[in-house]
Amino acid sequence: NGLTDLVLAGIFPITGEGGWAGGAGCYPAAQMALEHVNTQSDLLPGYRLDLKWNDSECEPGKGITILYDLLYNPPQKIMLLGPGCSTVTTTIAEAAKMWNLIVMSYGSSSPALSDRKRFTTFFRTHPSANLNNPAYVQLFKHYGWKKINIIQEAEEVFVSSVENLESLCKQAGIDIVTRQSFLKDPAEAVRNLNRSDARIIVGLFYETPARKVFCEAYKNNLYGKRVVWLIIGWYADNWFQVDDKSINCTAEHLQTALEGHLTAESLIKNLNNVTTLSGMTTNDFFDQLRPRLDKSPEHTPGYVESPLAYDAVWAIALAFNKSIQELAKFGKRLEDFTYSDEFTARVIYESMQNVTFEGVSGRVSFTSEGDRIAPTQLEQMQDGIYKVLGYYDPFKDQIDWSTKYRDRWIGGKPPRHETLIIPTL
Ligand code: ABU
Repeated sequence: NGLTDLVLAGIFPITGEGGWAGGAGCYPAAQMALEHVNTQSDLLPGYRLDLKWNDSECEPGKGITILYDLLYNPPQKIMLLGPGCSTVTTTIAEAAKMWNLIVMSYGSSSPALSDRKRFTTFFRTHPSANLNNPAYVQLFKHYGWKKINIIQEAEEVFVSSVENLESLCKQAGIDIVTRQSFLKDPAEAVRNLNRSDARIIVGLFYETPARKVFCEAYKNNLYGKRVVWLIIGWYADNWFQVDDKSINCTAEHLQTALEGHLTAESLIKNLNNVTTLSGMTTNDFFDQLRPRLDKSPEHTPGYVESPLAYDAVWAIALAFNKSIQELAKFGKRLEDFTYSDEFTARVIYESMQNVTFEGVSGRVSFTSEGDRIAPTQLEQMQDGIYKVLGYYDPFKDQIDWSTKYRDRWIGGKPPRHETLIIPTL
């Protein structure tokens, strides 16, 4: 076809036991973006954007192995698309500078990744989890919750987020009463929360551990009218109905324990339904993506994040477009990049830093740390269905409450934080 291939190395978590298997939604979106980018005759004229990829299984060790395979087997890769899981990304993005490789992740939420000294060539379309913390604090203030308890999986992605939440709580005069963490089995951590009579509980963990946590919450009776859980909102909508042999609770048990819980996640779709750079609205995007999925959206991890994968490919195409022009000024060509070519890597980096466009995930542009800014969506589970209660606006530092759905509580009113019992004399 006379076109020169610009090949990306791709890492997607397709399986991901214990982590996030978001490649199920994100890979088809990235593939669709490649097709769309390649039909734009004026974006990369004379070139074709291509992707060679593999499954990281959301495991750092597996991630490094497939990265080596991708990098050391021809064709030459120009940039890395992914990884999706923060646990894999922290390992790979730290090493990427050794190959002068610019990294664009569509699925990593870890606040630790905002460290430019450690992750020198890293960009992401996925907002940092720290963006959700001011939203949590506004929720605490709204409900008058001044004593908070935390349970977290012992992974840097969650630990770094909790550190930021703690400091925001301190500034707001909110006490963190208990902080429990677990590696694989949350049973003891949940029992400890129960012993401390925890009422307002923030939970940070991946989806599989989440089923374990709520199975334990069910068994320990740590739910109902006196308890509220606040957890991550980016799991697939039916995550608690997955047939999970690692727990001895039914989906009904989990749903019982989950009734009324709140979730927070960055808003990663263009709400205004504007026509984006691709010519599609966000609704058009989802309409085109759905037939490409193996399962229904509710059962597809990464469906929520799929606009981020789609926009990540467009961001790369725009950065390449700019890089080709810049390199031409020095008599260089993008397709001649090798892993020892610091100059071309710097040109791609600068081009990416300046990328800005209207994407299906919202306005795409990157801070000097390679991050995005996005509002936070707040939802509540009501009868097993997530209802959007409102959006936290980071610029106004306030929650814009929905007029469609209202919060609903088992006892008719929100739980209270634990009260200090003064013994009678
Ligand atoms: N929204 C998916 C985030 C996954 C991760 O940070 O590992």
